[in-house]
Amino acid sequence: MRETSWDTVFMNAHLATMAENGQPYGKTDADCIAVEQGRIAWIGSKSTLSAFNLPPNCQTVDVNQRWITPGLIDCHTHLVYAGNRAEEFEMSLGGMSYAEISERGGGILSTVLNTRASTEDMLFAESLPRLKESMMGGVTTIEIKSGYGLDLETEIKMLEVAKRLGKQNPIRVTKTFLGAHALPPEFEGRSDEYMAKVCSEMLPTAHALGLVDAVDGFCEKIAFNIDQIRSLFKTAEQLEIPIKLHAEQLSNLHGAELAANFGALSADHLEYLGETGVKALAKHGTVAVLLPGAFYFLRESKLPPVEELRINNVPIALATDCNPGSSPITSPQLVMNMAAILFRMTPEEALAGFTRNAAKALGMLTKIGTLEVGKQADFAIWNIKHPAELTYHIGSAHLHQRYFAGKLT
Ligand code: DI6
Ligand code: FE
Repeated sequence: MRETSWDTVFMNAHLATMAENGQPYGKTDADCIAVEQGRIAWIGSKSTLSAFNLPPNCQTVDVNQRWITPGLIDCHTHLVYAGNRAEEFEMSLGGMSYAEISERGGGILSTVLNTRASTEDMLFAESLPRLKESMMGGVTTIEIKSGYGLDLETEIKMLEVAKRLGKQNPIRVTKTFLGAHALPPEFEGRSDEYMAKVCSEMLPTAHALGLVDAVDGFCEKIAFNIDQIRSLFKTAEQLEIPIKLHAEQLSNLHGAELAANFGALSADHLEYLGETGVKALAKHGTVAVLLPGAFYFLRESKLPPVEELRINNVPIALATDCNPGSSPITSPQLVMNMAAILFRMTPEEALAGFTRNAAKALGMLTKIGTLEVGKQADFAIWNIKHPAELTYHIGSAHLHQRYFAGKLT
C-alpha cells in the first residue's frame, strides 16, 4: 500500500489532458485524478487505486463519465474598462470603418475617457460581471491588459483593478501593461514623446509596484510604429519583463518579426502576417495568438495564415480579446466555434488554443494548460460525450463544474 495525503480523487472521468502524448486531445486510459494541496498528485486507472492508501478525510468525486479538461486559459483580454461602445457599433453598421471611427476620436479613445473618469471601485464593479461570465465559461486563468488609461494614474488604476479581481475571485489573473495601446489625445502629433514617457516613467513605475507580468503594445498605422515598439521592447528587456505584441491586425508592419526577435511570448491577431513573420515566430518559439472574435466583429476578410503556422509548427493559441471596441465577448466556447468556422481550425486545435498553447502564450506551461502530475488542479468538467462538442455547439454552456486549485468554485 502506498501512503498518500491526497485531498480529493475524481473518478469515472474521461480525461482530455491536452498533453502532447500522441493521442487526440491528449486522451489517456486513465479515469481518475488525485489532487493534493491544489495540485495534481496522480493520474491513473480506478483499477489501480486499491494500491493506494487514501487518508480518511479524502473526498471522492464521481464524475459520472463526464469529460475533464484543463481549466480554460484566456490569454488575451482587455476585460477591465468603463462604459461600452454600442453607439459606435451602430455607426459601424452604418458603414463607417474601424479605422475611420478611431480617426474621429472614437474607438479606443472614447473608452479611455470613460476609464479615466471612473474610480477604481466603479471600474471594479463594471468589470466583475465580465469576469464572472468568463469563469462560467470554464476559465481558470485570464490575462488582463491595461491600455485604456494612457496616463500613469489610470494605467495603474486598471492594473490594480485586475489584481483585485484575481485576489477576490477563484481565478488566476495575469496583468499586462499596454500603455502603448493608442496615442492619448494630449499627445496628439507627438507620439515619439508619448512613447518616451511610457518607457522612462509609466512602465518602470507600474513595474516597481509589482503590477506588470508582461508588456504589450499595438503596432499599427493607427497606433505605434515599429521603431517606437522597438524602444518599448528595449525597456521591457532592461526590466526583464516578458513581451507580447498586437501585430499585423490591420496591415503588415512586420511587428511579429520584431517581437519574435526580442523573444516575445506571443504575437497576437496576425491576420496580415506574412511568410517572414511566420518563420520568425517558428524560429523563436513565439506563440501565435489568434483572435477570431475581433476578426468576426470587424468583418475582417483577410484570414490569418493558419496553414503556414501549422506547417512551421508555430503553437497557435486562441483568446477572446474581450474588449468594448472590436470583440465584446467573454465566451471561450463561442471563440472556439468561430476559430473552426472562420479559420478552419480543428476542434482539437481550438481546445489546445484555450489550454496548452494559451499557457505557453503566458509563459506558464510548467504550471497550467494540461492535466499532468505536478500542475495546478484547475479543471473544467463538461457535460459532453466528446471533446469536439466544445467547439461544435455554438457557444452553448456545457460546463458542469469548475475547480480552481483543487477547489469547487
Ligand atoms: N486591437 C484591438 O482589436 C483592440 N485593441 C487593439 O489593439 C481594440 C480595442 C478597442 O477598440 O477598444
Ligand atoms: Fe487586444
